[in-house]
Amino acid sequence: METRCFSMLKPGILNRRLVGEVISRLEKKGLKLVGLKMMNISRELASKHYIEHKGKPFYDSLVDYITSGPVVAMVWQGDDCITLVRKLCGATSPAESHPGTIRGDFCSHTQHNIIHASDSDESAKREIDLFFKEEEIIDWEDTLACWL
Ligand code: FUP
Repeated sequence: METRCFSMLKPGILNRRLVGEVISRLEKKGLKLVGLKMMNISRELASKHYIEHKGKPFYDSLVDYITSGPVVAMVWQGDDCITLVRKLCGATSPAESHPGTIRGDFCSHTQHNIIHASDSDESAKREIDLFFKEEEIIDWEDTLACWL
């Protein structure tokens, strides 16, 4: 079944010129990009996005980091989209993310693990609503979907 996943390239990824590389990995998997924008996140938006982590020891530095520079916010769509995006991202901690995954290849500290991806349908819906207006999502016709 087709689902949507909110994903976000975190601060530093523009500086490291990795935006194209990471988007390319998700595209090559066969996922469909239906929303894309570069933005600066306010502390208010960051606190809504990371509400489940409020009160944890790393919360303040997480909000400091995610608001420290531009991010690239995305909505991906496809069969089992959330599972596939999270597989491509790899584990939260770089010590556990395997080489070949985005985090496994491009990051060395959990705090700067370069990409966010929703972990359930519910969080995807909540996060997409937080970051995108309905008209900013374009569910274009994929005439080559039969080959995926
Ligand atoms: P994930 O779903 O893999 O993005 O991981 P979490 O939702 O558990 O964590 C969200 C973010 O908090 C991570 F991307 C990095 C940060 N974090 C830490 O800095 N330290 C931790 O121990 C756990 C998470």
